Amino acid sequence: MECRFPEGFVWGAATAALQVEGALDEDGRGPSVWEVFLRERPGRVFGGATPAVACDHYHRFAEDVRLMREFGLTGYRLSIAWPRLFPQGDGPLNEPGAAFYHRLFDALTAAGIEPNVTLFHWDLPQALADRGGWENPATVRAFVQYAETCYRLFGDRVRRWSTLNEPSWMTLHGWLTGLHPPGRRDPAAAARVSTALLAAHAGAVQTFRQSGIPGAIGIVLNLSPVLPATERPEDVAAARLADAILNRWFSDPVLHGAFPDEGLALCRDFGIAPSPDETARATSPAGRPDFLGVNYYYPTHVAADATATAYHLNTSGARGEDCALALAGRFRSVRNPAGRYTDWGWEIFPDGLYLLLKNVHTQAPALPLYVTENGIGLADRLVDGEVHDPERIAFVRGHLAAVHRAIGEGVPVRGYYLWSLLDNFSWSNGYRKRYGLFHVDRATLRRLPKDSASWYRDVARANGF
Ligand code: BGP
Repeated sequence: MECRFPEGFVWGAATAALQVEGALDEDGRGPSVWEVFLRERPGRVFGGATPAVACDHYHRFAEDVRLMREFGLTGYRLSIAWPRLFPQGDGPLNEPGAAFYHRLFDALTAAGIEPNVTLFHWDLPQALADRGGWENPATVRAFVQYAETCYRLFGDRVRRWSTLNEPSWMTLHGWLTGLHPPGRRDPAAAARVSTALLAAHAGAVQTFRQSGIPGAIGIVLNLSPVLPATERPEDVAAARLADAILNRWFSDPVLHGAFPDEGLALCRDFGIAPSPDETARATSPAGRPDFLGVNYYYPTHVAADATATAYHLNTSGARGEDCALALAGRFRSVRNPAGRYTDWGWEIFPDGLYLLLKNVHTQAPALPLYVTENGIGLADRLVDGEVHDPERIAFVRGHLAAVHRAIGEGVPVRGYYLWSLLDNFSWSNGYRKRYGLFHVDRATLRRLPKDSASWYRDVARANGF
């Protein structure tokens, strides 16, 4: 065998509530910011898609758990929808909403599949947004209360919790590019929100530890190795700054209890540096995680010569349409001339996963790591009742080999959750960009295993390939 993984390595797949559940108005669930945002600005999502039905996982979860078991998965990363438990964000618990997760965790337990639960994957209750959302400290308090309820309700079956999913991506798009709710372009608000998210994380970790409920708690960060376009000192410095903003603004407080100097200096230049109080709450030692979840999709190549601030995300899958990220006078992302790219303009670079796992390990040598998301969005096609996706198999194989190499060099990577279990609502990309091991027919919602599902099953069963 080329790559044999350690005993007990978790072979998982990941989803998020809003992307798969559907049933948004059922059993007392309140609206989240996403539905309201999309109602107000339908043009924001490719094809005008909505998450109203998504994969109908809310009604089909039993079938989905059965598929996971049949296809050899030993772990499932999912998120709980805050507005299902607390339609108003705080206040009384919505029992029917909680009952859904009881059913789901019971089914997973019976199938021998370990849940890895993210408390917040971007679906903020709209009621809290109406009161200022993450810019109101009451939202941080409501989050900690919601987290505590989850530990109490589900802590007998859930032993692995993550507070937040990708606070960096959420802040970038919610408050800088405006692509995600609340659709703002306000750097000062972005800075405030980033500190509130970190404070919410620290509060939820502290509450978990105080609860005495057994298990581990961490956070899921999207990390992208930032590589200078050339070895010129200005490009190297630009890459360091981009790394501080994109990665270390969230990982440094969590791992080291401080914001990165380059990021702070940039914030000071813009007059938006966090106050001492905000900094203390955001960098609290209470937020040290038991493990780190790493989401990796692509690397970022950076040059210094940025003439204008710009952002572009390819949401259509039109081949050749580049994604772009630039901050005037500081850095801009550049295409790697030697790189291979998906139709959505994301570079395929398995070594990036190796580099970042090694890098995190150097920073926090004792910290167990999980790859909590990694996968490839493709315009998969159903032909004669089958989906052949050799590109996905090659992608996952390459990235698993990178994980294996890191493990071989002593990095404690404990599991891999492929994004995603099902073709789902891919945020701004709607439904065209498909990530699933299982194809979901948009008309019938029928699940069909792709070639990659069978391949992944064999890898999981053999514990390697
Ligand atoms: C991450 C999110 C996931 C997922 C994935 C793929 O940022 O945590 O929810 O969607 O990216 O991204 P996308 O669906 O935008 O292509």
